[in-house]
Amino acid sequence: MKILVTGGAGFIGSNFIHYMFEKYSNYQIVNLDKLTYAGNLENLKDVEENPNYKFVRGDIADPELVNNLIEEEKPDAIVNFAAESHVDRSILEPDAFINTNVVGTHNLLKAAFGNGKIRFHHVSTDEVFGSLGPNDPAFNESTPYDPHSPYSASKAASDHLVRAYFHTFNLPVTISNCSNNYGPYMFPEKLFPLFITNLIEGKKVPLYGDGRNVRDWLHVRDHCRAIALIIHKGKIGETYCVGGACEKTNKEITYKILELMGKGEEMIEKVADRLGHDRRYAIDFRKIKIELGWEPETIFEDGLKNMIEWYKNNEIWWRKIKSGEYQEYYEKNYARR
Ligand code: NAD
Ligand code: TDX
Repeated sequence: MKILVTGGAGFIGSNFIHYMFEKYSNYQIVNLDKLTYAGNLENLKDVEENPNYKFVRGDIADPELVNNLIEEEKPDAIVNFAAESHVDRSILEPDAFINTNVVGTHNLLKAAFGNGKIRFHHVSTDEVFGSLGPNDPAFNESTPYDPHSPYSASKAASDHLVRAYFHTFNLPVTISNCSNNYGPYMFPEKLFPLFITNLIEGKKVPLYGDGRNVRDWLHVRDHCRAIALIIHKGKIGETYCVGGACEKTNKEITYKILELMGKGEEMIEKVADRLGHDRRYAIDFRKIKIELGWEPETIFEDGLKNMIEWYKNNEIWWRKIKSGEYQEYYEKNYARR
């Protein structure tokens, strides 16, 4: 199989490329990535020399580039990870979210349709479903959409476009809506890696509001396994909810990280809450379990311990990001297409 992965230099996309080469070493992967602040080719150093791997620097919001690349490469499938993904940034500067998440996804859909109805998998989020109360049932595939942030609204719009291309044009699509991922190569602006790297640096960790917002944590490798299954065996036109069976408050996460890193609660800095902060996300993943036999395998404490070890062993990786050095390198070495 030849797969066009978009956003493969980001957190989940790079984990997915590693996972696919490990499991399907004869597959070809073309990685189209704009290398925004979140894209980092150091995540893919191990596969750079692999003859089955190709990197193209480019923007999914550029329709001509997207169409030419798909026409040239003729992939069997497209897996769309490319997105602006950080909720806090969407509150400060929403425009890029509309451009990449909505316009970019639409360009990919148009090109997939125009080049022989290429199989299209769209990676989305549980945030499109809104926010749950403490006793509400978890989100599932028929939960109505109710996005609250510019990020989740843009992802919801992209999901609707993907569904529209299935219903109107018969494009063979699938969508996965997953919960919060954690694991290696996670950009240190998000809760887990920000807190872990701050503590290594001797800095405090900024906990928003009362710290009682709940997220469901899914190890990135479990997520990649789910996507691979959906691409191979998922039913066309369907959505799959993917969760970690691991609901925790941010306070619980913070105390667990402090404990595993041998730090005390004096390292917590209570800061103002995120605007419009969703209270709780939870995922009912029975459909993918029954239809495709998937369920999360990583035990949370093991996954978190491994993640902390990874950040301790890869200080150069995240220090270059925190200092901004990683981006100077691309500007010198990678021309945009
Ligand atoms: P990320 O921010 O780490 O990576 C995004 C990647 O997309 C980067 O490599 C970036 O350079 C690239 N990109 C951004 N704009 C682009 C454009 N216009 N053209 C081409 N490439 C572009 O994101 P992530 O956390 O790896 O998330 C990947 C996908 O999974 C996203 O679609 C996100 O909405 C979804 N998702 C993420 C999580 C999570 O917990 N991180 C949970 C649910 C869903
Ligand atoms: O410094 C912080 N302090 C804090 O208390 C940060 C960065 C976050 N938080 C809180 C906000 C959230 O309740 O921690 C929780 C997790 O925050 P993020 O890591 O920013 O993730 P979240 O907003 O839940 O969104 C993530 O999961 C769903 C991804 O960034 C999205 O791309 C994905 O769709």
